[in-house]
Amino acid sequence: QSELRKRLLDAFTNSGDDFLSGQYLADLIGCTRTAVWKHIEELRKEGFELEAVRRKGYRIVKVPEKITENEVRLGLMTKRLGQHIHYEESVDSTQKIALQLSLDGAPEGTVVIAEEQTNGRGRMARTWFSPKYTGIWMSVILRPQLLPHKAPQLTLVTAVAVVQAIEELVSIKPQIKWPNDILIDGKKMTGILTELQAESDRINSVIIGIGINANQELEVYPEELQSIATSLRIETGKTINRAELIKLVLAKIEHLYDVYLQEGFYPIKLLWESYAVSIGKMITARMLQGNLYGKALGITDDGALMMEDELGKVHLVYSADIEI
Ligand code: BT5
Repeated sequence: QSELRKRLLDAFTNSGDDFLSGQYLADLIGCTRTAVWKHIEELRKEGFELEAVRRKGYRIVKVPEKITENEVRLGLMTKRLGQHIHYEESVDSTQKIALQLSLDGAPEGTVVIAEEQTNGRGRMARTWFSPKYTGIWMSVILRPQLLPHKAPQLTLVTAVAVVQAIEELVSIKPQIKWPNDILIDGKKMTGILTELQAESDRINSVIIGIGINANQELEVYPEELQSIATSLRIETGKTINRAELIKLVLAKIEHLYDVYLQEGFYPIKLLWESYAVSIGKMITARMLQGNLYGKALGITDDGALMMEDELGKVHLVYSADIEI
């Protein structure tokens, strides 16, 4: 599949501004014209703009914008985060690459960015849909001197940072759904995955995976995601400069991470609660042990979700999926 796509792109590269007919392309890559048309549609989903003219064929008028390392470096306002960037065109998961780098001793702040993930991961072995050239799929290696049980707080630090970056870039105010979803109008725009390498009393590294739907159109999502997912482009009607957003996110994470290391979780908790969607609402927490229905009261100083059940008993939730 990708081999055919490559040959198709090579043909367009060589033809410059000239049109290539469907039949020519079909002969070239050895498939039917319908198959060519399907490949062209796939290219469009990846952000290529193709002009199609009857009797002439196709030509590429605009190629998708790629994130380049230099673009991210230029104007980067951080001291540690993003000082080392591993840029990849296609990976199975940036988390996996970051884990290997961290085991090899990569310094704190090392970032892995990919244009596409073929096996992007969510929590609990779920998958994260990560199509090419349109999203921000990145993992950040942190090495905080903290006790391992504090690591989940970094998910909340990151969520606040991403919300602030988006607010600043596109002037919309996303909301956070505990613990790791960032929503716009109830639809998921960003997911965060925090993975920990630790010994019993010290953290070796925390790998924070961030997936931001930036420039996807609704049609590219698989059907099961179309009603629950959204992107910044869908919400704002504008194409997002992904390199700019990456820089802003890294700057916000670095700032809040420093606040967190110096002052503890409390200032983060206040910010987090100001963006939270569920506080004060009746929610269902789906957990391995079963479901809990109750009112979301807020989060504890540890970052756990406090819920009051119908009998007035308060429960602390450390790991769950929330339905509002
Ligand atoms: C998450 O998991 O939300 C964490 C996602 C983290 C993704 C980043 S991308 C960079 C790094 N490398 C990785 O491999 N992962 C991280 P969870 O809360 O389990 O949500 C997963 C669920 O979200 C799926 O089961 C789908 O229902 C939904 N989903 C999948 N892809 C989506 C997308 N692109 N946009 C919105 N929702 C999506």
